[in-house]
Amino acid sequence: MHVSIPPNFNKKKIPKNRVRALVAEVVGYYIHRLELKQVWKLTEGEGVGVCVIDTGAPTHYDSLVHEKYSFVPNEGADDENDHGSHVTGIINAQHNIIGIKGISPRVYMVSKKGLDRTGRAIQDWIDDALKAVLERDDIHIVNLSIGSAKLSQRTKTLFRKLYDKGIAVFVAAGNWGNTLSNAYATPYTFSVTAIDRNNRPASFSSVAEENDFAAYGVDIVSFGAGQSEVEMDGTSMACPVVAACAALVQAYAISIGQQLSPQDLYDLLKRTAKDVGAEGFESKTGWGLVQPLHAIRDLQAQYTNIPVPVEEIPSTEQPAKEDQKSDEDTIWTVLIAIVIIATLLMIFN
Ligand SMILES: [Ca+2]
Ligand SMILES: [Ca+2]
Repeated sequence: MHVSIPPNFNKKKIPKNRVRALVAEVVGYYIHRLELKQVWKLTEGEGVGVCVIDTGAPTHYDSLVHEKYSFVPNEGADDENDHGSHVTGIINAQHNIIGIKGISPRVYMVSKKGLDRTGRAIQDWIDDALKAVLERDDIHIVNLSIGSAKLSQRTKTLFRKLYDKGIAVFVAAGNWGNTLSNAYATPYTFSVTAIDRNNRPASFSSVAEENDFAAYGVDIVSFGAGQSEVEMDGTSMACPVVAACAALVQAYAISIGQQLSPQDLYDLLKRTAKDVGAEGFESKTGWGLVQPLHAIRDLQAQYTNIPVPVEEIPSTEQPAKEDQKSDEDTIWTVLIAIVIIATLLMIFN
């Protein structure tokens, strides 16, 4: 049985502007839309293990991968495709002044290569990676931005075992629109669909009754292979957005002694999702857009004495004045630092 990264994903451009990457981080619009700056005051994902099973680990200077392993014969653990780097960077690109800004930068990142450099796999490689996750106690979240028209009973059983063990598996819904759904969307995995920056369902996102959640999957900038950055569209990108948001919610839950089972995590994300597309649950976008801040506020209301109001996410994108300002501040800080260093060098020479 053959598996691949969901086909038809759109790789748009590779910004070559190194100067921008050196003096300011790319902050994706979804960082603002998901209110992540408020979430990061509470957690950046520490204490949660995330495993990405994809085309391999990024080697980008802004990435942090704690462990990497290849299940693909005759290929090392590093990514040569772009896809695995992109997915991993969305989750935990580091918070600094370079590269991009990840959603959950402090998770423990485990990269397992299960797809080869062309983005294809045989099911055994994916199953081996899933079995390796099953043997561990420190992985809470698995990201599978991969797809197949069929799924073996053996893989379904592995999903059931992971779920029973407390490991939440997020899968991309697929990029086949109305024509085909991803067999990886099962009762024991959480299937993620894509919306654009204005919360409109992406036309390419696969329609299926098994779909659970939606997240931003259009115009997403992250790492490519090596030291490049790439902009991509696809449910492959929406999937790590949700997986990383789930990691933040789980990290907060663990920090207050309330680790969530996959079912509890699902119920919480569902209860606090923002309805998008047609009213209520629908097979195009599931229960809607995940809202990690709302999920964390829900936990606070249940388990702590911290009453905090929550602002609505606007239905269309607002200009992020505050963040443009902070980017400008960063540039000025770097420029001032360069001037000071140059002056000191002149003095001491
Ligand atoms: Ca960064
Ligand atoms: Ca809806």
